[in-house]
Amino acid sequence: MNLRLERIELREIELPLKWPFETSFGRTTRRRILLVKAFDRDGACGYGECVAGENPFYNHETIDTAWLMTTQYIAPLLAAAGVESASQVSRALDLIRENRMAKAGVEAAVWDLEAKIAQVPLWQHIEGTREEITCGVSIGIQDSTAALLDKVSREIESGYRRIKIKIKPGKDVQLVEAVRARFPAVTLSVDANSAYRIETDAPLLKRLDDYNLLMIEQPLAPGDLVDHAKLQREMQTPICLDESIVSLTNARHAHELGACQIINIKLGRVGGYSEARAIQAFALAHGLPVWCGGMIEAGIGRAHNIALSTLPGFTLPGDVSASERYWEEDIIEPPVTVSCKGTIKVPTSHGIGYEVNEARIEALTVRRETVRLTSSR
Ligand code: OSB
Ligand code: MG
Repeated sequence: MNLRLERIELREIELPLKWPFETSFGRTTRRRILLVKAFDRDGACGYGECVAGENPFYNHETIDTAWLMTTQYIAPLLAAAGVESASQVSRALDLIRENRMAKAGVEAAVWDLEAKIAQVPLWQHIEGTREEITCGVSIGIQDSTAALLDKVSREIESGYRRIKIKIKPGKDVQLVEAVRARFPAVTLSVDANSAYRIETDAPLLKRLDDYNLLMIEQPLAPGDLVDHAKLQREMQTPICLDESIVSLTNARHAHELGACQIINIKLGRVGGYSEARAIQAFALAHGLPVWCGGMIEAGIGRAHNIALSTLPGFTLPGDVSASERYWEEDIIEPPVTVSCKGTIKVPTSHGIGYEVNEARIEALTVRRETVRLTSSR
């Protein structure tokens, strides 16, 4: 593939959530989303969505740091490297430490562009093997147990294959107990988003072993692989790592230490498709199931998550759910829909496989910037 990148266009859109989404680190009511559009010299284009949040609470990045990184460092490095294929983007950006969500947003746009030029669906272009993916939902912290039970009940009725509930200190074992009592057979997991500390919370976390959970996701701090390993030795429930896994190297470290039995892969968190594919290949070779996490994406990010979920190691239902769970109206057409069996049919048209609603994006845009990628060569 001989790509000739010409420019990238950045836009910030503001999209109100239908309902607030609350995790252990805070409550979101509207998303500020950075969209990236990559153009080649013939005018073809591809789309990416940067998943950095409004605040540096999930990780260190925010939409504002990602914007700055993209315009000041990522675009100039891409231009200087004279990148000729999507698979070269990640290495071209190696000089920039961290800032993986910013890199992934741009890399995703280049992958979509490349698939569109090659006239193949993106999921085939990345060597995905699945025509349908299985879906779970992530349910935020609710104001009451009754409200939580109500949400869980509706998601099960919709057909979702796995329910994950967010927990935090003071809102954990009793919630799990209530959900399990009402839905004894549901495939259930919990996500703590790093809210616990092994020194004080190990006894409480071990009580979760009584509820037949599929996994506990990221109980401890992102850097605490050693403590996760210690906790895993004391718990039956498989630990799944999210925040902790930002590269193939620390996926390997986590596995060697016994810090997790499952990995949640997010394109943004690991810096894009190249690293995500390397992690899924490693996990597959070492018997670790993986699944695709979500970051409350709008349609472009959701479409990329669907493509990623078609790779071989993605054997557990992911957090890739219908557009209508979060948005009154998505920015793609058709919106992402989930069948009554809790599956998404992978789209068959070229690139991400969904039409992007440019008019809606224009109406939602609060900031824009174009960076040329040709000047320095
Ligand atoms: O930990 O998976 C997480 C949302 C924002 C930040 C972190 C997480 C989440 C979710 C949402 O759980 C999953 C989704 O997009 O549906
Ligand atoms: Mg998580």
